[in-house]
Amino acid sequence: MKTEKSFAKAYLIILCAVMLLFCSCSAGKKKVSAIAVFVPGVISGSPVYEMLSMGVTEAVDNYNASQKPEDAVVLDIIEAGTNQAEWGSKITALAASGKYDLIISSNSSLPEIIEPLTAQFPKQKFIILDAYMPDNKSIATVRYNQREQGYLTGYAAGLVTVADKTEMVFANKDKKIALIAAQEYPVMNNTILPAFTEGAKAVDPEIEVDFRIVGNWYDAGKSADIAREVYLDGADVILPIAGGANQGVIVAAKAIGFYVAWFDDNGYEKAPGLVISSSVMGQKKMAYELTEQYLAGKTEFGTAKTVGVADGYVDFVLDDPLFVKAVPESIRGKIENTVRSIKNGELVLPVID
Ligand code: RBF
Repeated sequence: MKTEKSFAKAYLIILCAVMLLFCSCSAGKKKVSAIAVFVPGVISGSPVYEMLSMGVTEAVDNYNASQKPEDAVVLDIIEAGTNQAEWGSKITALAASGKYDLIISSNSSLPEIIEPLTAQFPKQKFIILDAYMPDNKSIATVRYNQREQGYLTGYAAGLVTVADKTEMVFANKDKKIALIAAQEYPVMNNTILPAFTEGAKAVDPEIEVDFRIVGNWYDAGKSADIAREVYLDGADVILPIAGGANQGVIVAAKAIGFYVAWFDDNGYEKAPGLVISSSVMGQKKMAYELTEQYLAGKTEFGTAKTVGVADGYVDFVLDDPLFVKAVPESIRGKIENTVRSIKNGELVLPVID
């Protein structure tokens, strides 16, 4: 009788242990069936969204290549369009559909929109790049150090605007550069514009920055008009951060002859000889890595990270032959030294919230 009881007890204990083991294994790596990329805008012409969709697509394709067909992850890329008033209802509909294990996106304004959804749809997970929100267990965010990115852009633009005509043929006498942004937003006003100015003033404190707004992320006609205006006001280097409207600044630069500083991805071939800088973010690499980590069940939700030059996610493209041809060694060398001093910690430029 006693042995029977202890047998039953032992059996129960083993059963529980096996169940526990099984549960903890499957909790570590839950089966993923579908991922949505939510694009707050349109992909075409927007470097940040082009890199996001490419990175996620490559990671999912790579994962699916090693899966049985029935275990393949479905990837849907959804463009929410340029009407920002619709983004909230569109991402709510995605979460409410329950179709996607993960919604992945990129935009500093999204965490605020998503935060209330995480209480309403607690199973829905979000990874948001180029954004910062700590302490929400449903959201993982990573942003780039855009003080470093803006500083390097301003430093290069500053060196070009003070250059002699013999070195940079379109440089004029005015110490003036410009930033044409699609709209004002906290990261623009508090980080990118101040850092662009800081970098330029590190070259020469007399350099002025003309800051203009297009009013949307698509009107290339309007951005071209603004570029002509700031050029006539004396700016000889213009940084566009306006998505599809960046193209207007490129067209104007080719037509009237001024320099362009490029942001986010490598832009030298947009106007060879006129694009004098490309301060890039490793958004494609980051999108790839975060998707890969998620598929491996390793995402740290509830975290907010900042990555920069020293981590390899913010950089200045120095080795493109078009850059080497457009900008003389006297200027390139100074930019290279500044990138190096950020990388090795001599020049410290933290993001100030
Ligand atoms: N960048 C783009 O390239 N295309 C866009 O359509 C776009 N829309 C944005 C909308 C909002 C509300 C905010 C805050 C930013 C947007 N950005 C867009 C800018 C992008 O997130 C990033 O700040 C810049 O590309 C500089 O790295």
